Amino acid sequence: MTHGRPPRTGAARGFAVVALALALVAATSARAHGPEIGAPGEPAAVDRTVEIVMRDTRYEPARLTVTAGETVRFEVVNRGELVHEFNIAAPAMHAEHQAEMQALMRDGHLTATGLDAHGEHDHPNSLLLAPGAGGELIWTFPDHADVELEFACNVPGHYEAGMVGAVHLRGS
Ligand SMILES: [Cu+2]
Repeated sequence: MTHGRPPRTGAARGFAVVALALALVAATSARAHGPEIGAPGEPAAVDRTVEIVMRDTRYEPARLTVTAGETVRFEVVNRGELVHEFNIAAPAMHAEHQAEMQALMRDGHLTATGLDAHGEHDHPNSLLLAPGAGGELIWTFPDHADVELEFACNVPGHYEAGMVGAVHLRGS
């Protein structure tokens, strides 16, 4: 009885390896959908300024390349006739935010051209701009490149109309 393993040890070890692999998958997807999309940046830390023009219903430029860890000052202007948003997030977060925006519109706080004083839209990763308005957003991107990010407008119908652009995160 001092040598030879019970027959189930190998299977148990295999199960442990699978469990570890699943834990890693869970950690990776939590990162993609969790807070690791970056964070609001400090003005003193800005590496670069990028101008974004919003039109009905697209962005210029339509995609961005950013170095991991970079702090970017986005100067955003709405040249369209509709209200638009510039929001940096993972795709699943945009989907959630679209539901919030739909509720604002259903309650009458958000219209095609603006947000009223009672409509709450306070998100550090987003600018919501009326026609003709401009704004600034400073964002520090994650220090790794393994997250999928998009900049998008979650005003109802706009994302579906193509108002979304990919953020290509380059390893630093
Ligand atoms: Cu829009």
